Parts: sequence; C-alpha cells; structure tokens
Amino acid sequence: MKFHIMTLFPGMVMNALSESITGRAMGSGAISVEAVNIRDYANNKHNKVDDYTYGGGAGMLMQADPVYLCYEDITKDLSAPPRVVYLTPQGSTYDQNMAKEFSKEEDIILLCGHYEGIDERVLEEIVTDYVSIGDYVLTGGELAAMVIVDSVSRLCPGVLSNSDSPDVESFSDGLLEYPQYSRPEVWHGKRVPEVLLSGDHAKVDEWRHEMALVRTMDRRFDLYKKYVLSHPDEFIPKKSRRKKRKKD
Ligand code: 6GU
Repeated sequence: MKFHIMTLFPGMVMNALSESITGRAMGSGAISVEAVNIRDYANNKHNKVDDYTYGGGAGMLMQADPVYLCYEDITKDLSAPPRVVYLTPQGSTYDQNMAKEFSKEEDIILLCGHYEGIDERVLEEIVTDYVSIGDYVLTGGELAAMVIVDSVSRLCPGVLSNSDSPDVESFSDGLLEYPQYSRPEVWHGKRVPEVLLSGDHAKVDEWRHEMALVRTMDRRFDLYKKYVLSHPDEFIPKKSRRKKRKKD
C-alpha cells in the first residue's frame, strides 16, 4: 500500500509515522508513505497557497491550482486514478469498515486542508471520498490523515507480526475487546480472574465473550444494540455492571 499525503506540513506527518509500527512497516517495504508539500506547487514568488474567499467572511481558503498541480504530479506515474480522500469535518465518519475498504487499494491519496478549507472546484475534480474522524474540529487534516495511515497500515499484509490479531480485536465482530491480564497474579490486592488460570480454553473463550458483551453494553450501548439484533439466537447477558447508563 502506498500512501500519498498532500499537505502543507510534510514534516508533521513523516515524523509521527516514522515511529513505532508504521515506521517499521515503512522500513520493511510493507507500506510506503510520501508526504508531498502543496506549497511546492504555488506558482508565485512568495509560495502563497491561500487567498480570501469570494462573498466575504472570515478566514482564508486554499486555492485550487496548487492543490491540482500537486495531484497531477502524484498521479502522473500511476496506472489508474487512485482514490483521493479529503480529510474534512464535513465528511462521512471514519470507521473500521472504511479502513478495511481503503486497505484493498494499491495507492491512496490523503488530502489535508488548512485554513477555512479548499476551493470547491478542485475538490469536485479530484476528490472521491470525504472523510471526518469525528464530530470535533481540528486545525488541519494532518492528524486525521495519520489516523487513516495508522489504522489502514495495520490491516496490510506484513505490517503486524502476529498476523491473526486483526480478527480477534475490538470492532472486528462488532464488540469491544474483553479485559486482559499479565503477571503478577495479584497486583494491589486484585487477583487475575480465576478462569484465566484454569487452562480450560473453552471456558476461557466463553468468559472472554461474555466480558466483551458486558463491556460493550456498559461503554458502547449503540454497538451492543446492533450486536444483539444481528445475533438473535445467542444468549445475551442482560445485566450491566454499571448502575447508571447514560441515555443514548
Ligand atoms: Cl478530517 N479535519 C479537520 N480539520 N477537522 C476534523 C476532521 C478532519 N475530522 C474531525 N475533525
């Protein structure tokens, strides 16, 4: 998977993504990440990429041409037009299913806006997906682009060392992950749940599934409801551990 990030702050994304698992994946060639500076495509001597908005109002807008020229430069060597994801609070909310979809692509362009956004005309010409990472406002799309690179990378072959882990974790079956414990057996007076020491794998699996259900009910009642509706034949524990649940 090749990520092409269009940004005014290439250092910001490259520094962060060069650490930890994404950094290792770049090193091994399992993924590649290039951050392309949109400012390099400004055709004026001050390298200016923003201007006032027609119709007035506060703030500056990124202009169409530098964004388009940058896009052309990235795509000139690609065999097919890639998906272009514009990171914006006006997009569809990102989730694990989108991560799975994106991980099937050969190349993906992530377009990061700044200021009040980008001239609509260039968006109409190049953008295929409008994506937000949640209902809050960031100063720019870079953090959102990093969220996408991180979450998509770990679904790409050769990125995680334990290749089966993406299937057992939170969200893959619509439930949050069960609680986990490591040594010591007693910490601050708290014992590791007895069943985990029993060596009975069927019992352990059953306990973990039940804990995943309880946790999802307590913390994400929206996901819990969906799970119950799509598993009509399964016995579902009705008791929450929390006394009061926020209405949702
Ligand atoms: Cl993708 N961009 C910006 N600027 N703010 C956001 C966002 C994206 N997602 C949530 N807030």
